[in-house]
Amino acid sequence: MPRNLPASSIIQLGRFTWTTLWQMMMAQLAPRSTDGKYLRPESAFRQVINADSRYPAQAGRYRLFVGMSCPWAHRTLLVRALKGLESVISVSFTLPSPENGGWLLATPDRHGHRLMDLYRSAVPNYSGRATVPVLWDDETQTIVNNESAEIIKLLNAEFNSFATNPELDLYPIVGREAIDRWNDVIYHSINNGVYRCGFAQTQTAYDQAVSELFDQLDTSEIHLGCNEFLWGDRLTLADVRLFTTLIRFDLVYHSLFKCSRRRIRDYANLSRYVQSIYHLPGIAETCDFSTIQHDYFSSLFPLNPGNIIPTDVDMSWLSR
Ligand SMILES: N[C@@H](CCC(=O)N[C@@H](CS)C(=O)NCC(=O)O)C(=O)O
Repeated sequence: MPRNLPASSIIQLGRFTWTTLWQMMMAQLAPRSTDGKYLRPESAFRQVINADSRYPAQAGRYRLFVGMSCPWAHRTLLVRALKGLESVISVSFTLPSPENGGWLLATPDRHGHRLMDLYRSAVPNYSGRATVPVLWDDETQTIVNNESAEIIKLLNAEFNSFATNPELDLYPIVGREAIDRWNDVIYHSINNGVYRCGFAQTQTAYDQAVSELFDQLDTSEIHLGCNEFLWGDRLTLADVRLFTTLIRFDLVYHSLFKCSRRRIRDYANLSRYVQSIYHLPGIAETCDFSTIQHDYFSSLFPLNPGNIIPTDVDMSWLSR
């Protein structure tokens, strides 16, 4: 490169090269609509566990593959802990691959060392994304389900004869309509909403996502001013689903995903709500703050190309 190239040309060249590469990498990381909005792919494995299916509930037969930083996988760990299924359903951990952002098995097994190897052992020509959580059947050596919203319903309902808390029903029939309504709005605006902010590829897509996110946080804040949980005074799957995003919010979404208007600790009721769930038995053990921060900042390369991990975020408000 000529030594006397004017600085502005270098900047122009850098900007053009980086933007082109960024768009290519973002297309791989985050499928988008033509107007730059993030589109989350559908989960491919949707089998159920019940007495009439190929997959009856049994102690010691099923395993969850989870990454500790992943909010969708975290849902399954929460329900496993709340129901007392630790000795019934085992857990295998995945770690983000430093090379391509996929997942590696923390303990490589006979299927290989990548999560994709596990998916391909279940379906040899599998070409979708290899996501966590995975509900795996050790007996037939296959994937039962890889959709967290369904796995948590299965864990809530199907393993009661083995659970230490069988009486806890996180999806009671009388509340289903209200719980499903919360699930819909929370999924769109908050759970997936933070990703729609972070993975937006145009200013307009980001502006829309961020305003929907904070509108829904404000609505939830008001609701939680006179309700302990989303559905009155009972903890449900809707709370499980909201909690896993809120607990990551100040740590990563606020800065990395540009969800920067406010933090959860700035909301009186939302922060009280997160605190109270965090202190339920078995929950704090599922929240690994340093792994959450490290994984997000180090594996989403197009969002943090310098690979600098921010200093610890103060989460002491949880113990107030
Ligand atoms: N619909 C899935 C989404 C799971 C998901 O997106 N997991 C992320 C980690 S937070 C993942 O594994 N991503 C890897 C990829 O997309 O290649 C669920 O809720 O279970």
